[in-house]
Amino acid sequence: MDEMTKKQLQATACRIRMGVVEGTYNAKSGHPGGSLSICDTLTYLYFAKMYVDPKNPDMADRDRLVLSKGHCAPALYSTLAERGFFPKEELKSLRHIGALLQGHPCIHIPGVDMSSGSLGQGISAACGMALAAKMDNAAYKVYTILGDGEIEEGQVWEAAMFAAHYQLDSLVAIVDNNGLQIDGKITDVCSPEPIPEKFEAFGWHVIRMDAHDFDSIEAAMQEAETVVGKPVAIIQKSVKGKDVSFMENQVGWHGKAPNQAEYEQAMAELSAQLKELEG
Ligand SMILES: Cc1ncc(C[n+]2csc(CCOP(=O)(O)OP(=O)(O)O)c2C)c(N)n1
Repeated sequence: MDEMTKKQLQATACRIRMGVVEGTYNAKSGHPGGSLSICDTLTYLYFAKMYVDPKNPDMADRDRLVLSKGHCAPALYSTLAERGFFPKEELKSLRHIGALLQGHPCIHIPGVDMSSGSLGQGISAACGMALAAKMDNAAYKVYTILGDGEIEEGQVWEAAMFAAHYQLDSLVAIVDNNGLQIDGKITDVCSPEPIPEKFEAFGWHVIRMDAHDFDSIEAAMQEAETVVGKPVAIIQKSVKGKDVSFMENQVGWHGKAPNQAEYEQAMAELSAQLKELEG
């Protein structure tokens, strides 16, 4: 990837992170940690990969994305707003009664392809979409993003078995391997390791990716395109709370909103990063 494109993507990801902080601060609740770990991946998908049209969010041949770890809705909403599906102003009323953007993704929101939030269910819905693509001989891809804590859910492995059985090669499941879940390290709570080997054993094509390096993201997404006859699992190594210094790798920031001082510090850090990228 050329340096200019990379800088543009980095700047976009930074703006999306600012939207995550803005949304959770104004909501006084929500999940900043796991949202911040997927911003680069969402940036690449929505700005460099997926075939979508903000003016026609329901077009039949669009690529789909199901945020299976639905609690990270602030990242998806911020990405969709940045991409033009709805005004950025909406982020400020995240989780407010009657507002467009509720705490977990809802299919009525422009650009959201599936409601989610009950962990384990999103990947199953994505399997259904990928099966439909196969039956219709349609060319669209179905991306789904799972948490590494989420894959402790049994339903994920039923879906994994199903996807391999039906050779759902339009399905790309991205596992956000930030190492933490709601109240501790995944390896302490109920270890799903070794994650790549488990997907391989279920018959998937497995790719490893650095979630914060756009060259690595591009290489992984390009490899995913070449796979025939198997679903693809991308295991992305990521940092929970990425790019907000006091949130990085801190389990306490799984489901907590920043207070005003924390909001100001987070925004100052991200603004400084953006200025450098745009300078
Ligand atoms: C079926 C179900 N059980 C429990 C929860 C509550 N919950 C929300 S987030 C979470 C932890 C998820 O951890 P992980 O998938 O690693 O998310 P990340 O660290 O990426 O935010 C839990 C248990 C839920 N949303 N759904």
